[in-house]
Amino acid sequence: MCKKCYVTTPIYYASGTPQLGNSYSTVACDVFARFNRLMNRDTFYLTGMDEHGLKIEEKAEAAGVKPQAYVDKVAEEAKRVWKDLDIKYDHFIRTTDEYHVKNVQKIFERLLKQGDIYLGSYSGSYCVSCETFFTKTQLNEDGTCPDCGKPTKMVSEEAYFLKLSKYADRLLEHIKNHPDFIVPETRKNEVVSFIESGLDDLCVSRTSFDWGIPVLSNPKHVVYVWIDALTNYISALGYNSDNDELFKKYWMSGVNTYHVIGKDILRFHAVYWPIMLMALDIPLNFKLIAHGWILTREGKMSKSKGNAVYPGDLYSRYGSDSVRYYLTKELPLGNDGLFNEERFIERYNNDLVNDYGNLVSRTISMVNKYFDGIVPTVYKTNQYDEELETLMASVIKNTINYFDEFKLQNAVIETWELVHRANKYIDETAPWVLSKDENKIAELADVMYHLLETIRIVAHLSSPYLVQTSTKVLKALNLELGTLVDLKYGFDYKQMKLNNLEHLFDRLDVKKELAYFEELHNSRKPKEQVEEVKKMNEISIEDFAKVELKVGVVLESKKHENADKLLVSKIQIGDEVRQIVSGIAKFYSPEEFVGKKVIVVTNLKKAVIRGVESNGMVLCAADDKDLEIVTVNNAKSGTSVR
Ligand code: ME8
Repeated sequence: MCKKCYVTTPIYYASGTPQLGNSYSTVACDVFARFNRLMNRDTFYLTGMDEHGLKIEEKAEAAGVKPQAYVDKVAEEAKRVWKDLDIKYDHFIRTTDEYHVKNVQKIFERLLKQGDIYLGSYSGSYCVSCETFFTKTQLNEDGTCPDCGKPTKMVSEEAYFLKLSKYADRLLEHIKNHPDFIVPETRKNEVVSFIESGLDDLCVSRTSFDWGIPVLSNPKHVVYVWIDALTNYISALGYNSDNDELFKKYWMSGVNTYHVIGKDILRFHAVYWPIMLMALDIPLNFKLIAHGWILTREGKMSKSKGNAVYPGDLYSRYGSDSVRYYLTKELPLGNDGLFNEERFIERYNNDLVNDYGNLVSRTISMVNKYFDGIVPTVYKTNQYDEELETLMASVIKNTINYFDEFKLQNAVIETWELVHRANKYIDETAPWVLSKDENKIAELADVMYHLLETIRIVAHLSSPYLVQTSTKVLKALNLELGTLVDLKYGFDYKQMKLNNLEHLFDRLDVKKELAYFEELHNSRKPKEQVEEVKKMNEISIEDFAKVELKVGVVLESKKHENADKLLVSKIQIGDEVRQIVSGIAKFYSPEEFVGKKVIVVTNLKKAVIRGVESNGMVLCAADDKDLEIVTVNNAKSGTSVR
């Protein structure tokens, strides 16, 4: 196993606040990245946001904001959710980041130059929701999208294509020679049969909307959103930039690279991405891990069904570890899992409160009670020790192996074997009986030591998902999180004193919690869409304070020479005279505009509008049909507007 590790999660599609379902990949990768760090592997965990495409353009329009403003807000929101979920990433890439845009443009030009991309024309069906083109045979019988079932649009336009078939044999060969390239096996088989059924060249540009990365040599085309998005994995490492140290370190030099993805985006990662890399002469140094879906009883979570659950609904009430635990435990590698509220509460009460929380709090309080909180020295054993110690060794080994294979659910189940066994050990050894007999103090000390060792080991093995709980447990043991590499039974506590245990988990009242969820869903059902749009438009008082508004007097105004909707005006703002271009010519003649006392945004970035510099913006009240300049009567030129 190599000492370096590059872990990537699919960059989240910026279509709103992440739901529990699409948080799965990010949480699972974070667990995996934390595990690798604990194995002393130099680990780089990448996450980020996928921000281009028609769907985003349409969402922004519906919210009444520019696409960039829309994705900026979603990025803020997503980062907050990841922070609240204790996601510890090394880099957050956004596909609107300049270095990424440049990289995509350079790659496109290179592939164009070497003939892997060519200009042709596309006519076919496009699913806006999935940002995917489909051939007629791929569509459902009624012409809807085979992936999401929504209606598709007929599109016909000039477009660039990537030659896929040229690389098909090489890709099949790679898959054959690298049995671990795609796991699990069922997904690999799906990919192989998709390639073997023949690859049509892939349409990789669009001209019917603007919100994307323009093709450098032909800017009326924007790059297909998947080509743009997949490239993030190497943009983030500095590929094609002045500093590609990270690329050399985390891609080129014997690294374990893991692209963790949901099964719905397998084809993009298992076919298009490797072909892009082959065309760029970049080695296919990665392993694809395709996980299943978190489903609800009604199928996939969706806002329209009113059954969407957001991570914040859970962590704000039950803490981030509860969500991380649930997600980590829920999905067997490659298969789907379920989310429902009863199951969440049950798991919380059984696994976290009863099994683990009790074990920890009982152990700490017994050491406090029987030994004044001093970790006792062991010089006697009991008949149950050997079994517990053997189990500790095997649980450590197996948990590590499961994590290594990304079998997160198995890792949790394995560690819980030890939790269960230790709870049984308490019943078997009955410390409360031993404590009543002075001759049994040594035996009692031995029992306490074994229990402390168990919780130390469990705290380490579960720390990739129970981040906060492990910190609390280890703090109570007066220890810090160590590596998993040398984790074993037999730690020398040197008779140290334990700390107080911070509160871990509260038992949940099932009825009360179900009522909470019901209220949550009901409150969302009808208003959800409206609320979301409102939320997107919300700004803080600090945001508003950034806008500098001043009174100005229009001194001169004339029509723009090349645009009949625009007036070019000179406006006096205090001591300063500025040139401002305004789209008001349909409503005001230059003569009508001159002399008005208007409100100007004075700290707007300068812009060149149809070849004329504009330094500020005049406020208007406007809808689709009418427009009226906002004016003041008495305030002097240069006065601030607040
Ligand atoms: O696919 N259960 O982004 P995304 C489990 N931007 N996983 C789920 C899920 C569910 N219910 N719903 C979604 C994208 N996912 C692209 C990625 S990468 C170059 C571009 C998973 O926000 C989904 O499979 O739609 C994907 O792995 C991740 O959430 C993000 O999905």
